[in-house]
Amino acid sequence: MRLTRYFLPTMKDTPSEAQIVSHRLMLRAGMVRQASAGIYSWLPMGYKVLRKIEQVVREEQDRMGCQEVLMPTIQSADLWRKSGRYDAYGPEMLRIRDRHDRDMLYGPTNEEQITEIFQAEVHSYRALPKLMYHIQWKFRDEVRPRFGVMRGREFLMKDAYSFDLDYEKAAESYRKFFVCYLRTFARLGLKAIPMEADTGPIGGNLSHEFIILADTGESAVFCHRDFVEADASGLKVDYEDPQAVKKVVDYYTSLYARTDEKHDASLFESEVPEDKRVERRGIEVGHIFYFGTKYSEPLGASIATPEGEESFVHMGSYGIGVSRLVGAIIEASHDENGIIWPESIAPYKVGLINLRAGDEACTKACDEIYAKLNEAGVEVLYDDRDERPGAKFADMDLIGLPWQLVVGPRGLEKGVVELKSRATGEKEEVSLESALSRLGA
Ligand code: 5CA
Repeated sequence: MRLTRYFLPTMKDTPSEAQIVSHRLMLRAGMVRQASAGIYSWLPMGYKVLRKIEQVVREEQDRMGCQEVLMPTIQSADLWRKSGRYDAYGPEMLRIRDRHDRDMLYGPTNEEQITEIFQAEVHSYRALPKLMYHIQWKFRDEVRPRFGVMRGREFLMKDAYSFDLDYEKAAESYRKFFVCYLRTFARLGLKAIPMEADTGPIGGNLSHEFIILADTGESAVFCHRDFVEADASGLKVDYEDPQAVKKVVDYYTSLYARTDEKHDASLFESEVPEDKRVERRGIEVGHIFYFGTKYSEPLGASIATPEGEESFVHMGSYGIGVSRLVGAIIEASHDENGIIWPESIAPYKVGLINLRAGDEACTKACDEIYAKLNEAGVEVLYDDRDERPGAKFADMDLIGLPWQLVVGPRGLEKGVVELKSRATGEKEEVSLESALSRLGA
């Protein structure tokens, strides 16, 4: 993509409405614009990142055997009356009436809907387990939407649901999601700490939040150092082997981890040796729940057991805040100059900077590099604007692409270009050929 054609409205100044760094950077880097309180439009750069995160989440769900569906955003109030949550959800739920005076709502989550789909079709334990997810916009009328996409009213969530015969089987499904989450967040370049959590309005009695570490995070995290040092990026587990999955979960749940509201200093001190105690800051990006028959009973989702009896299915639900992750990743990965995207979700891999757009040799070299990178399928954003070098460097650092390839008249005379890593700031003068091959072209 050429910057002269791209819609990338960057800003030099810090927008006054943004209180946290990710919100400031997302506005400054032209990723989103607010439509109304807690509701955002995603501009090309922001939407590209959102879709990449979504794709990593999707691939990891597929890998564990969870099947993608797509349920609607608008749901019927009657469905929620059956579970008792239509009244219980309170003012956070956006309620709508259609032209026939029927009560509808914009879904804040989908337990009722998926349970209804399941109960109409599945009647035997032989069909179990069933694992399904969708990636869909949600609406929660938060009292105080803030921090940009991190606490929006409209937000994109991956929500998955499991259906099993009994508690033992449901726990096996729960553990698969637990491991899947470790892998997902590691692929996104994040350190995620699973910690025991309250279940809130979702209900149930087994729940973990996944908190990613970021110095600017909302909550304090007290945990065993091994959490921080564990690297889940190479985690390979056979999801079909419940014992192997359980081993990973047992290891992570054996270590102490709490957020500030639940921090018990005495426990921390007795369970974690002094030299292993660490205090960090973090952001909740995922939440998993087991809630037994809380929805299957009122919605009549029962199946025939191997003994020929009728039994309500045991369920769990598993959320990841996909749009929140965009902000959370920036909180975890930025510096004073801007965003530093992990390669797995960077909007473009390379930013190509033409230092002198008016110079024939520079422009010719840049056009060639641009064509070669595109041909090789390497995603490149080409700054072909007629701007000062300083402004180009500042914008490139702000938008945080992993690699910058700088082409200037003096280098070209020597046959070299400059390759800069955004993460380390390291610059190298290399030949054109070697720059291209290093970038995968
Ligand atoms: N039904 C369950 C799991 S599928 C559920 O709704 N869980 S949740 O309430 O914990 O939300 C799941 C994830 O969505 C959270 O971990 C968080 O990352 C994200 N999320 C929740 N509320 C918001 C919000 N207002 N803005 C952005 N992301 C949010």
